[in-house]
Amino acid sequence: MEQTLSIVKPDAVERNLEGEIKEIFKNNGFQILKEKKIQIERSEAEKFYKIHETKPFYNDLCEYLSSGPIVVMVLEKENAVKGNRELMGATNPKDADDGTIRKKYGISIDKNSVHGSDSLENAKIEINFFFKD
Ligand code: IDP
Ligand code: MG
Repeated sequence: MEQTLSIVKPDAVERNLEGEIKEIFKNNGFQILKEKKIQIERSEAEKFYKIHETKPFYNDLCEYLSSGPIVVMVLEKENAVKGNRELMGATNPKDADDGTIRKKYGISIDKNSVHGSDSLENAKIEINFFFKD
């Protein structure tokens, strides 16, 4: 069993899509082991997205993730990291396949409704970031 971090981003929480998105995860065999609704500080968003520090969209991205409530979840399933990435769809909702969360709910490349860890190594780091036990 593998674990990955999922975030329902501010655009989706704002549209009350949290419940629907959680249902999609459950219907696709994911167990939600932990979850919490929080709003993070700009400085925490900067730490979380540090990997993108040099990108031109870094400032907007950090501003956005800290702009409103988010739901962070630990998802568990076999091959959870890859499975979640597939279920989320491409970063730009315009390029996302039918049936994916971003295709269904994403508004734009920045307001793309969900985050998912991109590797097992990053999943561990990201889970620890939000759920230090
Ligand atoms: P991912 O979320 O699919 O893993 P990343 O490349 O890790 O995509 O980028 C992190 C987040 O940064 C994306 O989900 C998206 O919200 C935002 N982002 C990525 N590329 C762009 C861009 O070209 N313009 C604006 N925002 C972007
Ligand atoms: Mg990423």
